[in-house]
Amino acid sequence: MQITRPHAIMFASPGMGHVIPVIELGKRLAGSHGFQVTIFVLEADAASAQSQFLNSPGCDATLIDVIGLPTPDISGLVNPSGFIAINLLTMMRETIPTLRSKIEEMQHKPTALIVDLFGLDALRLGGEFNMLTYVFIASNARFLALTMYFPTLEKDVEEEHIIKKKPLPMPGCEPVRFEDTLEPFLDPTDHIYREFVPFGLVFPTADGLILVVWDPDMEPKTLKSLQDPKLLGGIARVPVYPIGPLCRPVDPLKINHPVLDWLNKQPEESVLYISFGSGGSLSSNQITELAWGLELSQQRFVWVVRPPVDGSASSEYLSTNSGEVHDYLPKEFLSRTNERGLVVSSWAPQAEILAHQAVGGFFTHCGWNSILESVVSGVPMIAWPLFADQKLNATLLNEELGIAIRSRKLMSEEVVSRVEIESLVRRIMVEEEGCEMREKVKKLRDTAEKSVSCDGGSSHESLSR
Ligand code: BUP
Repeated sequence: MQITRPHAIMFASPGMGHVIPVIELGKRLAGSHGFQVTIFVLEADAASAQSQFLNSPGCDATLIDVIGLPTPDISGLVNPSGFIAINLLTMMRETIPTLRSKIEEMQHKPTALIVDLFGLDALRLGGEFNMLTYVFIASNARFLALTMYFPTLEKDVEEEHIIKKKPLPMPGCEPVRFEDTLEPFLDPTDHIYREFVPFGLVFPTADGLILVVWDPDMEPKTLKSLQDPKLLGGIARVPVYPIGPLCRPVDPLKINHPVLDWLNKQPEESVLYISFGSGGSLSSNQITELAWGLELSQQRFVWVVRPPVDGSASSEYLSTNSGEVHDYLPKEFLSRTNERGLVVSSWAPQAEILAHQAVGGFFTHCGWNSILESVVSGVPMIAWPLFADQKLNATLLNEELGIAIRSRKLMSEEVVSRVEIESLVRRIMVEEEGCEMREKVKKLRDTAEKSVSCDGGSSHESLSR
């Protein structure tokens, strides 16, 4: 009798923050658990970071099949300059008929369907093709707890939380301040609110939820509450599988890149890496203050600079219109910091940079993948959340894990001054507080390594289940 491997298909939203962890999960299912894995991704143009990543040796997708699906035209359905999450949801929804035909054509019928957060509508294919269904939430337990509990709070939100600004209580979990909640929950009149609130009701219709944290060292209290019938588990009974971290294995000494060449010449743990993600830009005033704060701190840095959101140049800017990075940095900043700093305006090999021994701090927008890359490299953070789930992630780092500092000003969307930035940088890079956080994050890194070990690690066991 021929024994066939179980076949899992995965449906990934476009964008690096989604594709990278889906590929890593697929590699783990294929490599350590003997699955045949087919990953469907929406095609991006050849020059995009996603296409370049999928074709790079670092992606190493030899064990899995990655199939590109045409990206549907959604221009008549959504406002292209609106919420990116609405665009992603719509693209994924419009792709379901194509996904259905691909499954019909498959010789080896899939036994499991794993969809990511924006592909929830595809869960219905599970019933049509007799597949088990899982939602892959490339995030943490706090995100899941809040999303599951929010529909029960919804009627009180306007009165209790928006007006009175009380923290949102969640059974068995730390309460979350309303201003730190998920961005889609902030405005009940917005389209994104109506799309996102039902997520918490859809999750329990799957056979399981996969999270990128590890038990018991990351979020034990929230994970327990999600499974306890007297706490959040009483709202919906659905198995939760913590399988994190999911990070690409990297070796900073094995790739050629000008940033890594520069880092090779810097002392151990002396460099602050600054990046706000591919979707994160600051205002021009904030870029100016950040540049001055870095200069005043006198610390070494690598800064991935994106053009400002407003694009307006203050009097401190150079007046060239070449679109070069120095157009939006203070005059002579580059020459004054030449000895200590490196500014990058393109895609940077972030995971390798964070894993480099010269890096001692990370100024981050708090995307979940970025956070995990920092944790597995033992690097403490300055949390600078901008949108989506980033503020919630920052609360976890700052208040529960104690591995990041955060400016309270960011909560009010005020410009953070150069003096405060100088202080944040010095706190993480030179002061005792930064040393203590570095110790903590290194301990967490060690638990992360153990959890994914094939020799009884909790995340390995969880994925086996
Ligand atoms: Br930017 C950037 N190099 O220059 P998150 C990002 N990345 O390797 P979110 C690079 O993209 P978004 C760069 O290492 C991480 O794996 C980074 O995922 C990599 O951010 C991924 O951190 C970004 O979860 O996406 O918010 O999902 O960066 O698009 O805002």
